[in-house]
Amino acid sequence: MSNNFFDSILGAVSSNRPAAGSPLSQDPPSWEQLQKSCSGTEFGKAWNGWQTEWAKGAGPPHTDAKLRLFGAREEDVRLTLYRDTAAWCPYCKQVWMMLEEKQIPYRVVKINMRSYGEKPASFLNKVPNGLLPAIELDGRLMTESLAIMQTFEVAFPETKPMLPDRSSPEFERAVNLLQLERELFGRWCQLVFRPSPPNSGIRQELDRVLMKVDSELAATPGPWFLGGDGPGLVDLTYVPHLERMAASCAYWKGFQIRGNPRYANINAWFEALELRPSYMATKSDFYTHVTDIPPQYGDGHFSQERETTGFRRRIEGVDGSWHLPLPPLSRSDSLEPVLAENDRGDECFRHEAALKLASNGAAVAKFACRGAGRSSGWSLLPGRAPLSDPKAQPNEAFIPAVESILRHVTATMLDGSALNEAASAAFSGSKDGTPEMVRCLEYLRDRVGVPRDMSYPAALQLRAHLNWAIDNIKS
Ligand SMILES: N[C@@H](CCC(=O)N[C@@H](CS)C(=O)NCC(=O)O)C(=O)O
Repeated sequence: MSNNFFDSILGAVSSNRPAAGSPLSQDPPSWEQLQKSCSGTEFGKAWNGWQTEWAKGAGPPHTDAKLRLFGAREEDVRLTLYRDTAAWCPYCKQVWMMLEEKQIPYRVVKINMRSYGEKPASFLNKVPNGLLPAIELDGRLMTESLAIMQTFEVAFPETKPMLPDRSSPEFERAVNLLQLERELFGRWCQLVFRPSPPNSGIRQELDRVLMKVDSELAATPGPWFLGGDGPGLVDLTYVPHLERMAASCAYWKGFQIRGNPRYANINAWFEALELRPSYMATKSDFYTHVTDIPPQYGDGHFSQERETTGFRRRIEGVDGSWHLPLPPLSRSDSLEPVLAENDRGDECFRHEAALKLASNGAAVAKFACRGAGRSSGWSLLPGRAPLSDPKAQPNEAFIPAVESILRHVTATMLDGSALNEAASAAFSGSKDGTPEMVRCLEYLRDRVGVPRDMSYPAALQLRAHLNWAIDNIKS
């Protein structure tokens, strides 16, 4: 690590000299060098292997995988799934997980949600109201997630059934459980997205329905609503909203679902889901949820408890939880626990974040410079996502300096030296340009979306290393 590294690039900005010609005697490695180093890590080798597999329609499920063959030939694929680019849309998630669980061959076309930017005319010509998900099956277009999932049961009879036979008593139970999901959804919306006076009983109503859901889960052997050895259509219907409920109730209401022993069966169900690659590929984190939920569902209403529990501050990372050293991922008091089976270790997650940053470094630096540039006001309007501002203008004067810092951050994530005293030492001297640089790094930190950009533990590493850089240039 270089001494005075951050000062030297800040000096280059303040004197308006391009960083390329500036006295950066100890430049961090170039993006090309960093990409090479990233490819040489254990994660990098696995990642390169997956990319080769994804191009062939194989490999594990992932937001980047656009062709899924499950052993079929490409020319025999009957289905195209239109799902959102941010991998956040709850209804897309149900359909996506079902395709993975049933191993139905499909292609993916990614379309923006409106809150992230304009939709292409080619999609609006097919689906004039723009709603996602949509599918094309044997050339026929369909929308509405539940109808799509029921169609899969009929159109692919050779795949694993996910709904009980219509003539069985389990079918009636499935229908009742789907109705219970609608009741749960309604109670959640009432609690989080509508103003309610204290002691209105709405929270108790949500708790009552959650307890009912919990007891339904207890009624069958194993973790799933209808028994069996994997999630069925009923489970998939509950997945996106229970995941969003856990994040939003903690954030806006200080009301804990995940990790709360009162909902032991719901928590066991989450844990069983987290052992399924189809779920982990689609799973978001609490921060991404609370920034993505308002454009779709409306603004959440804060209650007093959210301050006393500190959940809001924890989810926004302002209580120190996005700072190094990061606490162990699988600690039992975590609001967002990571199963030991999914904990690949800090080094692996640092390397994932480094690889994702290095693979698109120059573009990411330009994106970060929107923090010192001009906002278009896009995300201030209702129905727009703060994780996006497709029309924001970067302040290009800061690109070389931001790029240098990001290369430095990448190198630090690769070698894990951020907690090494020598690496952080001696950031003193001229601080001209610091506020703008800080804004650029904060902008990037606050726009990392899970799972679109990387996994949750990797996003934590990137956010914490960006904070490390911010603290150094401020100190
Ligand atoms: N009932 C529909 C709802 C679909 C829906 O509301 N999709 C939202 C995304 S979560 C959407 O496409 N909104 C327009 C947009 O954000 O672009 C279904 O189950 O498929």
